[in-house]
Amino acid sequence: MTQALIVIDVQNDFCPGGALALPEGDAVVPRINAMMPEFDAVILTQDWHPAGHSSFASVHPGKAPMETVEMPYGTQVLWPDHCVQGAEGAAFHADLETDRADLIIRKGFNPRIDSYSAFFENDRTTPTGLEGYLRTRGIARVTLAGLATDFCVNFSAVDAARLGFETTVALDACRGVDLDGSLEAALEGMRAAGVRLA
Ligand code: VGL
Ligand code: ZN
Repeated sequence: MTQALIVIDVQNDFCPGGALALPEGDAVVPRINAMMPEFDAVILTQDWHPAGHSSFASVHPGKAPMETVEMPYGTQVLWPDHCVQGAEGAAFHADLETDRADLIIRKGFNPRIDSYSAFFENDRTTPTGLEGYLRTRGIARVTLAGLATDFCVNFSAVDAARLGFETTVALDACRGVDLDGSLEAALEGMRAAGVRLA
């Protein structure tokens, strides 16, 4: 069975020193590099927002990062400005072995909709194209790793399982935000969706 490693958002802004730094975010890099040779395909995702993206607290008067707003597609957490297209914060961590990637898929480029999942924007219906790529390459089994466990890894894994891919999350190669218990809720949600947590 053809297996892919999907590496979620291992970018400078999610690592220590970045705009939306996760504790030990950079600790995933050597683990992910070591996993790459075990897979038939390696796919990287990149959070890729235009300046002034609607998920940035800075564009919502009176709102602070980590507060929420109601968007047409549901509740949206507001973040510090991060992963702005072309900025150093949006670049992959320098030690990530990006040369091994068959595909780099960018998401979050629509100014009005955030995209946590590698498969669909946060309206849960607009596709990124990743599903078609995997299917046309005959990939039936996916393993996910990267940042952040409770947001982009979680949404991507639940969508992968929902689409019928045999889905594993390599938890020791992920790090989370853990906003108000979001990490525990994400683990529960992934288990319920049939995602294997390894
Ligand atoms: C992410 C918050 C905002 C992630 C991306 O990669 O998990 N989290 N944008
Ligand atoms: Zn983002």
